[in-house]
Amino acid sequence: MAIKFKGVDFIEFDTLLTDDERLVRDNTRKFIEENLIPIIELCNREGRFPKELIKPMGELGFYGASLKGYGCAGMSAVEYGLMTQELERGDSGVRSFVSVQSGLCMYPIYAFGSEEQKQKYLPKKALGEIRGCFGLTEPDAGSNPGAMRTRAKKDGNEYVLSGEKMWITSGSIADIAIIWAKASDEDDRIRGFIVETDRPGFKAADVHGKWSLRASVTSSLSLQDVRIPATNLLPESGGLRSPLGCLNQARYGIGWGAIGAAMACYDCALQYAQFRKQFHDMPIAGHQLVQEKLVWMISEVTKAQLLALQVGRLKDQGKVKPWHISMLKRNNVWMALECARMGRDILGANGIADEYPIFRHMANLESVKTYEGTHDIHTLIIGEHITGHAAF
Ligand code: TGC
Ligand code: FAD
Repeated sequence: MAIKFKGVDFIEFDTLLTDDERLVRDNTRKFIEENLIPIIELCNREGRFPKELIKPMGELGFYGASLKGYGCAGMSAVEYGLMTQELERGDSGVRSFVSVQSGLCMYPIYAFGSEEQKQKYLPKKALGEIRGCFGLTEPDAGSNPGAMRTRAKKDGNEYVLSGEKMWITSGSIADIAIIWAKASDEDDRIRGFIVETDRPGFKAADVHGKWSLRASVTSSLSLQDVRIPATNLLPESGGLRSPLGCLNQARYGIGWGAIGAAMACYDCALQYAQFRKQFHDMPIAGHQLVQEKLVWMISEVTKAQLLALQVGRLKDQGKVKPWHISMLKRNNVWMALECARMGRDILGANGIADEYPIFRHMANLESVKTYEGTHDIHTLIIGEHITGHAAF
């Protein structure tokens, strides 16, 4: 099957990429065109995550793609970003699944785990044979995760975990959960734990009635005196900086992913405007106000590509800082949401129908704007860096 989508490239952005980077992007694009685009609208309508893609995505090396060894693909940061861009052109929910499996479940094991934990989990997670989730947010601790109440009590060779986690992507389909909890025996220092989800006392319940990320599983987790071996502690984790370090990985992927969603909306709106005729038997693309919207969209997509590429190059050079990633996530998700809103407007009444992908992307992006640090929290992270004043 020929790839239908040709990308959005106004200023020869492709010439800034290596052959390997273009190859990763094009292979991911082909997979999404062939396997996700044909089913996504129905999945979204039914509120179903396409589980049938979990294994094929593992075989293609999408999970933990930027990690080295342990069966992972060892991609560069830019390659990884281009992959998430293409995933999210399909759907933010599928990109979410990959982000969580990779940046929020494999990465903490890779960065803070023992060698035994890495050997046990990473190769199977890379193949999608073991699925994971990341439990940081709680009902009363969202933007301020330091206020978490989940506790881990040491009891001989075990830890006993109790608490509630909320809004957890892939919660009820995960085999293991990375749970962040305050360790009672360490003066409430935050530590990370690997919790097998079939342990007694662990329950996951799905959130229903979502208008956004309908093709993604979102759950609450309840831990009531869940006993795990002490060896399930991630030994190198310690303090809020550990989960925040994982978020750097996932926020980076979102910064690129949002470009994919914006490209899908721009492409759809441009095509629609060329054939939809109103007044003087003329395509609406010939009206100045419609052109203004399309020009805004392609300009912002182009600027977002350059921002993502530079942050990716810094990441590959080991020079990236959290506030660079905050600017990437904040700007590109905002840009994508505005593109989706403008695209929806260009389609008129058709913009609200799921025959077209725009409304789905728009609804998804409302969640993307909130999770992994809200737009405003990223404003404050950048604000603190440039002024020296924390305004949280
Ligand atoms: P603060 O005192 O600023 O920092 C505590 C410690 O952490 C260090 N730190 C970082 N380390 C690594 N990476 C970062 N990005 C870091 N940011 C801060 C910091 O240096 C400090 O270290 P130390 O050694 O001195 O203790 O912490 P704070 O309590 O004031 O909070 C700061 C704030 C508000 C920025 C932070 O809490 C925050 O980012 N809040 C947003 C919460 C969030 O993003 N939650 C996401 C949950 S996961 C999710 O949404 C998954 S969606 C997945 C999907 O479906 O794709
Ligand atoms: P709140 O923190 O209550 O914020 C509400 C509003 O107040 C926001 O506009 C915020 O910007 C603003 N606000 C808060 N504090 C300040 C301040 N100091 N100054 C100015 N404004 C402020 N979490 C996980 O741990 N794992 C997951 O897998 C996960 N997946 C998710 C999937 C979905 C679909 C969604 C929607 C969320 C997910 N989350 C997950 C949770 C997500 O990270 C939180 O929703 C997010 O961090 C915001 O927390 P909150 O919803 O409690 O909002």
